[in-house]
Amino acid sequence: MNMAQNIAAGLDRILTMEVVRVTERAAVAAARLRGRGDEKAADQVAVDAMRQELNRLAIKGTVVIGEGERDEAPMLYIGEEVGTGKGPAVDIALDPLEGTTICAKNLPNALAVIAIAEKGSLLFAPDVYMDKIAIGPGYAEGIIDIDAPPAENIANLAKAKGVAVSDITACILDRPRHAKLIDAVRATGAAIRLIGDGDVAGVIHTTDPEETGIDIYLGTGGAPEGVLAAAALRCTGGQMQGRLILDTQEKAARAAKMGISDPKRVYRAQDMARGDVLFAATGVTDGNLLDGVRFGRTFITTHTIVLRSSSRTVREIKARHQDLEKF
Ligand code: VTB
Repeated sequence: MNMAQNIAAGLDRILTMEVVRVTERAAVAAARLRGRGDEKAADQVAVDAMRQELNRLAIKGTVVIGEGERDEAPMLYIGEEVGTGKGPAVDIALDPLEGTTICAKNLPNALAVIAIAEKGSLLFAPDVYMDKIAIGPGYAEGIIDIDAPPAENIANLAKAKGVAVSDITACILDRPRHAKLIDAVRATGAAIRLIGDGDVAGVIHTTDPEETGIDIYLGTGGAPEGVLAAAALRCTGGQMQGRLILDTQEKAARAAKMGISDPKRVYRAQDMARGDVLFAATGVTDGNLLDGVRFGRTFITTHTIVLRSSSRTVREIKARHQDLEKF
């Protein structure tokens, strides 16, 4: 591919810069409500802010992963059309505040997150649980397998990394449903970072173990969060597998309605987010990869990563917002 073709391929490059404002704005709004114990309020202001900024983007966007079904979410619901309408047709997965509880408690790793992909290339995931496993880039395809016991995955990863199993750290959501998984991982001698919420960040953290201390993500979390994490991994490299947990007829029917014909299918990152994908996340609270929003006397600072799959560029944007009126 020559340079001209490369530039023409996929999503408009300008979007990579434009999208930053969307997560920045949501993050600033949510950050004002950090540590107030009010999850709903923090989420609401983030949703409002993200929608407002999203509607200024020159895209013909459709929300495919959003705040919920149309009847339960007044804004950024699945199927909502966003953007100016003048621009490329794209699908959008978003979470204006990933980790509402984290934000309400002012704990690490709350994010404002968005992924934008070419029309038709994101998995329409119902709001059910997804079993997930993820590791960062630089490993041979297939060294992890969602159906293998945790001990096997961890041993394979340690071998490939050239370290002892005891040098591996797994990230797992701290939930009673993970008791067996936690026991199985601890039995290997590996360490676990238990997180209260925020598995989008948990998966992304596997992509930079030197910085985050996390080598592998394991366990079940939200399926929409799975698609967002997959979009990020498509850009950074790394491997992820996910399987929807459709353990009731109602969930299976909901998934079928969204076009999922094989309820047992294992989705890799590239199955959940295909084609050219942009991903942006701004820190709301301080985290392992991103700083949270800082409110200074005369300016506000934000820290964002913006990723693009076709170029695999990882940009970090630290912004100093001096026009405080705009928020
Ligand atoms: C995770 C986590 C989210 O939901 O996906 C989790 O990343 C899964 O649901 O931040 P449970 O809380 O029921 O375990 C969140 O905690 C909230 O969306």
